[in-house]
Amino acid sequence: MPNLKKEQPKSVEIAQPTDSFKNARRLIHFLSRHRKNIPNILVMVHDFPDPDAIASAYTLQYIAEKKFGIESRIVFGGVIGRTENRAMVDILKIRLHKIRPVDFKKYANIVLVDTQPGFGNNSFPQNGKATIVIDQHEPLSEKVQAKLSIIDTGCGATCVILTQALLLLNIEIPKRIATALAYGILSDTMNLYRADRSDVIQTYLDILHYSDLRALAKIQNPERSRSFFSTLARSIQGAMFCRGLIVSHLKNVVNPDLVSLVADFLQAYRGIKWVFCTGRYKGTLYISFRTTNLNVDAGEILRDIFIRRGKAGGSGTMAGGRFEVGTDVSESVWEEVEVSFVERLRRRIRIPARADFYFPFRNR
Ligand SMILES: [Mn+2]
Repeated sequence: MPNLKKEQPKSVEIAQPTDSFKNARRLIHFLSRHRKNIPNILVMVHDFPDPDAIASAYTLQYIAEKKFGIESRIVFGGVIGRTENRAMVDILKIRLHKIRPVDFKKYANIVLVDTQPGFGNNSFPQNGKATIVIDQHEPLSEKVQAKLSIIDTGCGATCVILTQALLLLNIEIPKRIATALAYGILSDTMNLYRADRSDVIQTYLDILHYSDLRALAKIQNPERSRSFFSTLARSIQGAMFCRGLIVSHLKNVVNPDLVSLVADFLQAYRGIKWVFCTGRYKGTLYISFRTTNLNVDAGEILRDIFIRRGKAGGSGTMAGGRFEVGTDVSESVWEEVEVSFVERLRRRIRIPARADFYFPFRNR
């Protein structure tokens, strides 16, 4: 008899965590133990919240209220940029609020999701004290300042932890919550491409079962505004190419998320190795950097070309940063900043100064 076991095709190695629901259990345990002293929570996401952050906050809000009787308010500091994200919030009726100073008085307990105290991408007060931090990003220091900190850098998306908590609780799973979670997982893992743990994929499949597939498709293919198309046209017309590097300066943008969207879009250009996009928004230059080179760390490279290193972050093939230029500066100052970033990047990735940029998408 042939040995069937041997003949089975070797599949991609997928890590199996020892107890994948451990973090979800820690969260549930904490909430049930402290519910008496926690009347309400302020759930804070990043200033330009992405689907993972929104889904995490939305689910935490549901769990806290439904299971533990804890009322909450979801807040953020910036704008909801991407059309998909706005569609998500509209279609699933998620209530997100701009943060107000009074919130810090009204809510003694702050929960950060998909971000951490000290990260540059949120409006958490500098010497504030967080009650809970739930995140997937590498912490700045070993000890995250919070009564409960749940950091899992291998979970693919922060909302995987919240999905697992929801699945554990045996409470009703509303379609709108499940849909938000399915979309949050998909968008943070590049359609599961970056989900390299079996429990992450299983968690996605479990929650997909409860979600509204039509709503999910609608969120993924939203109607887009004129400004979206004109920004896209501008980014393609202005894109400069040189030895595998594509650079596009969008100048003024209606929201900073357009910068990363364009960077993702240009990355599909055949033969590309590096993408560098910038956009100006309220006195700050927003930067998105991508690479197709799996052997380098995009965050490391972007941090190297920043003067103040703390303003840039990322890992793997994607990175982003922001650089304050000022609200009342001339066009030439903006251009100088943009040019100097590209020059430093060229040196860093060793593209010789004599190699010239050209405009690959302009009619010749
Ligand atoms: Mn995330």
